[in-house]
Amino acid sequence: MLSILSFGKIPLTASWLFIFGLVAAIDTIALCQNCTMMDTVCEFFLEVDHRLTMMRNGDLVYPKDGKIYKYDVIDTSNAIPVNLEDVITADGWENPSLTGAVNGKMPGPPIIVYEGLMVIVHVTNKLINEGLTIHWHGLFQKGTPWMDGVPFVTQCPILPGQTFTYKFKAESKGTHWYHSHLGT
Ligand SMILES: [Cu+2]
Repeated sequence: MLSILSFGKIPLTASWLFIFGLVAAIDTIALCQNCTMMDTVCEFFLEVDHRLTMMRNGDLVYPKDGKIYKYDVIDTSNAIPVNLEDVITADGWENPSLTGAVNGKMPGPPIIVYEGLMVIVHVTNKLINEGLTIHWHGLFQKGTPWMDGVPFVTQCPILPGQTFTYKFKAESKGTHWYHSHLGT
């Protein structure tokens, strides 16, 4: 399952930034290009896979007093907490559960671009046995309805191992979110 997040608006002097919050979670993939107002195209790579919550590098972690500790830490008074960035905490429940992740994160990384820019997003499905699409919620998709991410309607699902490239114009301005429309 992919979950969803939205981000706040970011005003900019002459234009607006778009922010797409993503859903599910890899640290090895460069998420984004830092696009400027001079760019006409902005390209991103999203890799969707399954991750376990409350784990860090294969080790269990647990929450205590707003911090996260390795499973074998008994006395937290002098222990160094685990970096929160390294853990998908999800709802904070201690037992690990399987979640969809984008680039290793859940929620997935934000995509921030200028209004009117052409956005290219390469989505790779690394799930074991589920197809997926990504819907760019709130975007007009004028002239590109086939990029709307609706499985079986505007496109076939992206099967495990496949990469599909979305290409659409960033409009309208504001804050939007992206999420899967399959297996959710
Ligand atoms: Cu939607």
